[in-house]
Amino acid sequence: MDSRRCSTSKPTLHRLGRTWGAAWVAASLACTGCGVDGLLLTEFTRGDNQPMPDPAPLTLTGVVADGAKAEITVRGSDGEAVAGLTATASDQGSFALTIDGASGLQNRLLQARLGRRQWLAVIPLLPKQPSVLAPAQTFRLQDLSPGALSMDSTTSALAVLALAKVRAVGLTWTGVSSSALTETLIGAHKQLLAGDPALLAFAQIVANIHVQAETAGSADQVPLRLASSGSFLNLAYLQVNPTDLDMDGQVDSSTAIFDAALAAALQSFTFKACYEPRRIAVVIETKLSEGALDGNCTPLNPYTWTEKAPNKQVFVTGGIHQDTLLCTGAPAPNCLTSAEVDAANGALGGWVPNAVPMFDDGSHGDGKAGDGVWTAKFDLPYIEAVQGVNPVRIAYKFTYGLPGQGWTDAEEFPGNQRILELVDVDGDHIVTRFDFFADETTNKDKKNGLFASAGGCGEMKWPSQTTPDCVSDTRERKVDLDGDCKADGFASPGSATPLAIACPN
Ligand SMILES: [Ca+2]
Ligand SMILES: [Ca+2]
Ligand SMILES: [Ca+2]
Ligand SMILES: [Ca+2]
Repeated sequence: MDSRRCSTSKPTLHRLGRTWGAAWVAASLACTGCGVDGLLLTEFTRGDNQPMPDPAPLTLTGVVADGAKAEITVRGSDGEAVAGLTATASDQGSFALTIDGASGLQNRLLQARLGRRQWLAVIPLLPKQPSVLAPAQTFRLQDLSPGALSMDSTTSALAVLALAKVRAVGLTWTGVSSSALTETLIGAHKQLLAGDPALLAFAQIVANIHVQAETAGSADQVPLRLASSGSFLNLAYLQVNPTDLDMDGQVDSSTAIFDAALAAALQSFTFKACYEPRRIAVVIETKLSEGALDGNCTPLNPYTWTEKAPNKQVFVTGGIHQDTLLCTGAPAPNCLTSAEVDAANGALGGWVPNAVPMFDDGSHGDGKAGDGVWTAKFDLPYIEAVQGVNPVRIAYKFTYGLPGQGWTDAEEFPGNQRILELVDVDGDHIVTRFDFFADETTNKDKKNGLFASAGGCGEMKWPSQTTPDCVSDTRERKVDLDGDCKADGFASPGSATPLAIACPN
């Protein structure tokens, strides 16, 4: 075979742009004697030698009002800039930002900055390229971000309102769907245009800050603060850039006026999201950690039943618990069909050990790479627990082993299982359950080690079946985040998002 004629080297996508797909297929077909199927297989699937081609880039265009030469960056809700995504606005304030077609943008903030003057706009979603063959595409900011005909003090106010609203309803920015974010922005913008006094008052304060911001001077302090806690107005900024927030003639040195106006404005619009009525996102997390404290506040050895080894990893397996009501006739709201049970058992691993991997690399819903917290996320059937109706119940167990290994030297404890009711206790539309690996004092159904003084009864029963003396630790619950044996807050669902759907009109 003529290796040159049949070369599988590919031209770069950027060079050939939208003609690449056709050019490559034509070149492949012209390569006689190689076998087209084999070639395409080699090219598209053999990751070791020939990586998949990059999809064509995406371009985001927009205008910054009075923002000649403004510096454009893309940021997360924590304010951190997304590397590589920068542009400089023209003398007319227009900009074009090139974005990786493989990732697009989701739940991001666009920031423009000139000296200390700052503009923000929310980008709920700039969809990634559907395939490596899709042509390059351009999106206008105004088509992606409600109210963002140009980036101005109004889009900045809307961005802060959206960030604050997500925080106020107890969700995280990365945990909300982009459609919910879009709906929320549309709602807030509509109310603003309708002249809602609280929204107008807040937007006015943001406008006041904007016009008083120095367009020259130190660039490291901008007024609006992107962070998961604290004021959205940067106190340090007020110190370097004296500002009269409410235009009463007095310079304001605290964030109080801004914070109060924001809190009032949040009452004027709702967080718009609807969720799958019959399914729910479930995040199961476990920390494999020597010296962690169990439910009795006693140091826990995760390696009691399984030996530590450098190449082992954490898995989960389980299925629908037999205490879940199954539909015997027609499907009904209070029972699961056999198809739903089969699908859920398949997703959960069906009690095959070391087959469903958990992740500690920041992917697949895992919140943070390498922190010892292993995460698996599922999309499971959901039954709303109302009077007389029980929720879906699952059972599961963690293993620590090699892929495909059996139970021996892998399961966190022999015999028994962990049980969980799929109930969203904290209202974020995700069921999140966190337990330390091999902690036998939590939701283990039999031979539970929780001390009687802590409500342990040796057996773990569902809330509807337990007695007042025996705790039922079988739902999402607050966990001890700082190791003092007192529960502090609900475990983070990592990067998993609720199963949001477009709201019916
Ligand atoms: Ca003032
Ligand atoms: Ca992790
Ligand atoms: Ca929850
Ligand atoms: Ca604590």
